Amino acid sequence: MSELEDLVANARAAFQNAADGATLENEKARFLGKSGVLTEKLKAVGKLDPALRKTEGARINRAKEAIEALLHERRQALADLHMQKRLDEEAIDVTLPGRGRAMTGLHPVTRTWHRIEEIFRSMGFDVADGPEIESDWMSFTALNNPENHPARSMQDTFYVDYRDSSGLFYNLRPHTSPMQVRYARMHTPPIKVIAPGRTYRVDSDATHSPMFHQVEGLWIDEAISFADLKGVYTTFLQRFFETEDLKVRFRPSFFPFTEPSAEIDMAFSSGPLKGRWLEISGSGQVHPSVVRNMGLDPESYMGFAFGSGIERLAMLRYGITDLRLFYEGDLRFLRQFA
Ligand code: 2NL
Repeated sequence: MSELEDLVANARAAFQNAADGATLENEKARFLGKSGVLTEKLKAVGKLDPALRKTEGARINRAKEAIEALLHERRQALADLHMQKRLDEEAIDVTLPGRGRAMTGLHPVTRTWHRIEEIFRSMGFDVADGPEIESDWMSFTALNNPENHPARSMQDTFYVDYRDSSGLFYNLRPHTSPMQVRYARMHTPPIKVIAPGRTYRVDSDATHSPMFHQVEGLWIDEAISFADLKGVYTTFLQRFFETEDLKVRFRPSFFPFTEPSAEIDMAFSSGPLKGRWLEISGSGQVHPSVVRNMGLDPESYMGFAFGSGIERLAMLRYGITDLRLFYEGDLRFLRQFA
C-alpha cells in the first residue's frame, strides 16, 4: 500500500472509532485541518520537482476527497445513530390503555340544573340563557328597584369597571331576572320561560357564596294567576323530590318586582326532615311596571314569577349540609355523584 492509501485507511479507522460528533471533528482536524497531514502534504508539493508536481498534487487531492467523503459518511452515520437513539428512548406505545380512566360525572349543581330544566320543559316552559354582565337598567331599573335600593349598593352587587354612554355602571347580574326581561322583550305572550344560570352577590360565609346559581321562572299571558303559580311550583317540587308526600305554603313577603309577593315554603311529610318548614323560593305576581318594562301592556297581560336557588335545591335533594362543598372541587365529595 502507498503512503496515501495508508493515510486514507487510517482516516477511515479513526473516523469509524469516533463514537460522537466532537471526537469525529477532532479527528477531521488531524487529517484535513490547517496543520493536518494532508494540508502539510499539499504544501510540500510546491517544493517538488515541477515534473512531479501535477501528478503528485492530483494524487494527494484524490486522497483528500476520499477522506472528505469518509468524514461525510461518518457524520451522517453518527447523526442517524443519534436520531435512532432518541426515537427508541422517546417511543410511546399508543396502543397502551390510558392511565387516568377515572369515573367521571357531572357536578351536583349541574345535575340539579339539568333536572330542573327537564321538569319545567315537560310543563311547557322554554329555557333561556344569556349574559352574566348586565346593565344597571336590566339588573335593577327594569325590575322596579328604586334608584336608592340597597341591592344596588356596592356592598351587595359586584360592579364592572365600565360605564355606558349615560354614565351607568355594569354589574355581574345578582339574579337571572334580566334574562327573563330580555326573553319577554323578544317574544309575544304567552311567555313561559325559565332562566337558570350563574348569579353573583357580595356575600361569602357558610351559607352564601359570591357566585351561586339561580333559576327564575316566568309565565305571562292574559290571565295567569297565583293559582297557576301554586299549581306549577307544587308540581315542580313533587317531581323534583320524586314524592307527592310534601306540603307547600305561600307566606306573604315583599319584592320590588312582584305584587303581591310570597315566600314559598315546603315540608316533607316523611323522612329525616319530616315536618320542618324549609324556605325554598321567592315568588309573586309580576309588578305592572315590570310587565311594562317587558314591552307589554299591564292592562292586557299578567302572570307570575319565581326565583329559587339551585344550590339550595341540590342540598335538599342530596342531603348536603355545607354549601362550600360545591365549590372546593374535593374529589371525595364529587365522586359521590359520578
Ligand atoms: C328570591 C326572590 C324572586 C322573582 C324572583 C322575577 C323576575 C321577573 C319579574 C318579576 Cl323578570 N320577578 N323574579 C320574583 C319573586 C322572587 O326571587 O329571593 N329568590 C331566592
